[in-house]
Amino acid sequence: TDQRATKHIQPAKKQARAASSGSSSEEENTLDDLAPGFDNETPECQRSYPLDHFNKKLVDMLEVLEHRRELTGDHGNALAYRRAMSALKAYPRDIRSVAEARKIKAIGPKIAKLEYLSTGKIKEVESTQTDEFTKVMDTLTNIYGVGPVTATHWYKDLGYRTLEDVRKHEDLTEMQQIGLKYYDDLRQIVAIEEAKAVAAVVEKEARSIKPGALFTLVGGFRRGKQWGHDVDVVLSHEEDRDVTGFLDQLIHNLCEKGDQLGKCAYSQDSVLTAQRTVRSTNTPGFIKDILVSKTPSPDTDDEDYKGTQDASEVQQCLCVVKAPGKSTHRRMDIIIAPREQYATTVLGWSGSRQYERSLRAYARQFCHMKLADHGLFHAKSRKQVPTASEQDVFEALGLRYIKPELRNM
Ligand code: DCT
Ligand code: MG
Repeated sequence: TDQRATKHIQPAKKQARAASSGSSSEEENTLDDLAPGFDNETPECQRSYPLDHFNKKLVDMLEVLEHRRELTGDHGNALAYRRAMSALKAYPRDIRSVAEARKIKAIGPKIAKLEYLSTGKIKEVESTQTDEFTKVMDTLTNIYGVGPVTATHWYKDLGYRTLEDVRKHEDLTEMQQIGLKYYDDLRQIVAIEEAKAVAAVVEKEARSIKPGALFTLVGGFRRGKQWGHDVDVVLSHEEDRDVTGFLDQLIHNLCEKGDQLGKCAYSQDSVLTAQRTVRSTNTPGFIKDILVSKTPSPDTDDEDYKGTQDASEVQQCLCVVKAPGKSTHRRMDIIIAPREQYATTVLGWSGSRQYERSLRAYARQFCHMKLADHGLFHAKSRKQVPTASEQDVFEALGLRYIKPELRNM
């Protein structure tokens, strides 16, 4: 049973009132009566988003619609759905009527009027799930390195429908080629136990290079998810600001070491010195393939800061690995940051994506600050606010700390 449910239970009187008067109670009652503690004016990034919430079925359906709007390029409506889903994830009880839904600011009239609240279903969701375009787009965007834009072009202009069509495509990027090579494996979800085993290999290797290395398993697993699509880890150490040497060494070692020990099949030069390139290496070690050998973290690759001393030093390596004793290939993102950029990098890679957006938007709009993976800055002066921990970041923004388990927005 959902333990949280008991925490948010309404005072007995109010509950009795709600039950006895049926749906009209949602009409008569204020939001505070219905959902004590839920305030429309609370900034999105100050709400709690536990993994288990009260409106899962509805949120799952809205997610289908949101995804569909993104695929068809209807970004405005996609955003409206995301806003509504965020509010629903934080809402402390299940929504029971259109009247109740309308009291929530983030839920517009169109969404509130969806037939779900009377029938428990949404017709468009059902038709979308069997729709050819959606199915093909899912197949195509499941290839690592293929986003909605490429997939739409392939579908509409080139008429691609299957993976076989894609395999014949002449200009596949190296990333897409690796995506195809491991297609079946990379679609399979990763259990937290395996993610931890994968992370442990990297942590151990990192500590053998830099004994004081800092290490955090980030992404969904840090938010308490038991399953994920990849393994994301962030590393740091106290010594140099330039972390590329550490990353080079780490990648090199991980390409060589694994459960099938053998000679390293790649030339160190080609993999490690090339910036922003994708290389397929087929190494015998723990890392099987490298998608991106070494590149600035995309989110921090910010024009505003290029060439300044506040530029991002965060580097990432995207690779395909195999956990010790396992047969399925997994995607792993190894992110490495200098110590003074570590807290914001951990925060930025802990997600959820939507939570990160809300935090960054808050910093921009209400604090005139810029929050990026590589640090928190005053927007005008670009002066960096020192942050040694995630708590420091929230504090500098004047916010209540939200722990990772409550960032499942
Ligand atoms: N992230 C980001 N910007 C990027 C890449 C990642 O803000 N360009 C953040 C958001 C979540 C986190 O890093 C990890 O990314 P994912 O692995 O895609 O998300 P996840 O929450 O770990 O989801 P999953 O469980 O599917 O791996
Ligand atoms: Mg992840």
